[in-house]
Amino acid sequence: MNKLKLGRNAVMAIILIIGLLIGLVGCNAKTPTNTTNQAAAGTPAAWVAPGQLDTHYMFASGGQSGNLIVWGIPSMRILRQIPVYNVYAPTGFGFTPETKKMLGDKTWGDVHHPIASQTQGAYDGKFIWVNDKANSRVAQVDLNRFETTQILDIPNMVGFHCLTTDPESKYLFCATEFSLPIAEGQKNAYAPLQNYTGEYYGIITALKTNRDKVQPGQPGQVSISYQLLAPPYEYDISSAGKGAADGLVFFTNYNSEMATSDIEKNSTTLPLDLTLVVDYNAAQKLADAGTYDQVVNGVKIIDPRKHPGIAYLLPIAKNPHGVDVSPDGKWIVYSSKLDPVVTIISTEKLKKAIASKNFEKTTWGLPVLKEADLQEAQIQVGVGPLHTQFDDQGYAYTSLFVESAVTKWQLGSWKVIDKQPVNYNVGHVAVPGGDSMKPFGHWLVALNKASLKRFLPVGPSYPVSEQLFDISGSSKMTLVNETPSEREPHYASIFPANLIKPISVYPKDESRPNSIWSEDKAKIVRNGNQVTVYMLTIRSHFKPDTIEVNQGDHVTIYLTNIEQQPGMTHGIGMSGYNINVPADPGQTVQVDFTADKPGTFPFYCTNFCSAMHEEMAGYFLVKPKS
Ligand code: K7E
Ligand code: CUA
Ligand code: CA
Repeated sequence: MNKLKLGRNAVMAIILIIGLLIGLVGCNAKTPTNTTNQAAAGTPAAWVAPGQLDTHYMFASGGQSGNLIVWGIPSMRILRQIPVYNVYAPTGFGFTPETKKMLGDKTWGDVHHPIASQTQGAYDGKFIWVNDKANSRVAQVDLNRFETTQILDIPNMVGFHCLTTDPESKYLFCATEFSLPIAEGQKNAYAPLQNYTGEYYGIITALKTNRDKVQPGQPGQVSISYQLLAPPYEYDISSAGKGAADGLVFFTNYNSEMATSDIEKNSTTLPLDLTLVVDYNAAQKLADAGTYDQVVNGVKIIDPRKHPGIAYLLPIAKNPHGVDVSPDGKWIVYSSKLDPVVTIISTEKLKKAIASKNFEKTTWGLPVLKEADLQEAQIQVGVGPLHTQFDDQGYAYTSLFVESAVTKWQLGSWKVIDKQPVNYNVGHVAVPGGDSMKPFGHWLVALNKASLKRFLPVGPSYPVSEQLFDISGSSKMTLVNETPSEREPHYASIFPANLIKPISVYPKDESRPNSIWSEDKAKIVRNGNQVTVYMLTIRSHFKPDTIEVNQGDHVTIYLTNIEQQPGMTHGIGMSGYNINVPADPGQTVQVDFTADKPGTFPFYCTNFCSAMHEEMAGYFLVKPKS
């Protein structure tokens, strides 16, 4: 969406003209303010009394914070930040050896799309996968522990935007937003831009989740299955098919023009962009049979031009952004950023056209489908449509970035039912289960890129905002709550609360490597210059609480919190060595460092655990070399 924001004025100009011609643009498009006719925020429908629990969890993209943010719905109370791509002191993420290794040398990520794991097309509450647009990574978040358990770097891609999964979550699919040359041993290979059409590629990556091999809390096992070459367009959003569309995955792109400069202008010259449809079963079959065309940076790459039956191009109106598949898979909904429409493609017609090889022509060696044959409807939803979600009553909800509104429309009749303003510049909308075969409906959250005059000012930029609508009625959507959030929000997955079953303590497990569960087992073991400390903690002390080493020793501390009372977290914090690792009840955590600085380093419990919390401290002493 960054491109769209940068070019907002130009885009606005084009769109206002289109909008005025068709009479769609009301005053909302030009000057949304806090004087819109929205209901007062925090209405009784959203009231969750102190001590009462929310009915839903929302896991929202934390944008450039690199976090996944967990909210209670409808209260909009933030329950937890789950760090994914950034150091986060409150949970010790980036301070332990495993999490340091996961983060590598990167200090940020750009989280766009949390994708909920599904079984038989329904959210199963086990995992969330999220992309990092900035550094081409995908991460697995374990919903049993609310923690990141894997970060996987994807070769041959720089900047990937979309992420989607099939109804059994066996696979994840993503595509480069920025096409580029690929070369062995390189991440950012060089080729002159004049050679763009010949030497640059779009890359589609298919990942296997291997989720059946993962026990809760164990590292994720996501692996790369294969990559597909694609025309050097700029791939935006993807959605895997389900139901009638099972086995297909859809990718939009906004730059079939293949502009490499002045993209804001040059990517808008075609009335239709060539989106991609991939038959992933056909591609997977090739990969499984060991058929591929090259291996680059350890990844098998298939060139679909050499293997008919894998990839097709589907022309869609202007610079499409979101593509969303209806719960039954019968309809594929494309949102055209620069046309005030969503285009509905019939899966039945699409499958027929593919089977009968009813193609218009070939572009970049791939067959191009005839859009007019496949189109079921085109709905005038409003200006700047981006994303669509579905509920359990046969309605769809499309966000309108430019118009700052959400349009509700009906599947089948293709009638617009309602439109409500949001504040301001909505990106995604999220409905519980709204991208699955089993939507739960009731709530819709508009994830807005800004908020004008809705909150106390906080400097020259506005807070972004999340606005909650009650969509349980059959016609009107009602704004019931809102909250500022972390810049910048993209997608979110919302679950009925009973689908999420996190542990409340790590069960006592004496067989766990390096854990100790009684004070007589606490010890400091020296092996050459490796000092290993087996430490436990319980209200209100560490054992041992004095550690003395020699300058230059390598120190490993295994700290086990032997508490079994939920919520009773202790943590070890030590300045001078940048150590900050909490241990939840029953958890064993590891701290690893070289004691290269001599001196006296008090350490302390970082969580206010009892009246004797401050007494919960110790000394780490490093004897100088000389
Ligand atoms: Cu923000 Cu899904 Cu990256 Cu649209 S994308 S808003
Ligand atoms: Cu343990 Cu404070
Ligand atoms: Ca275009």
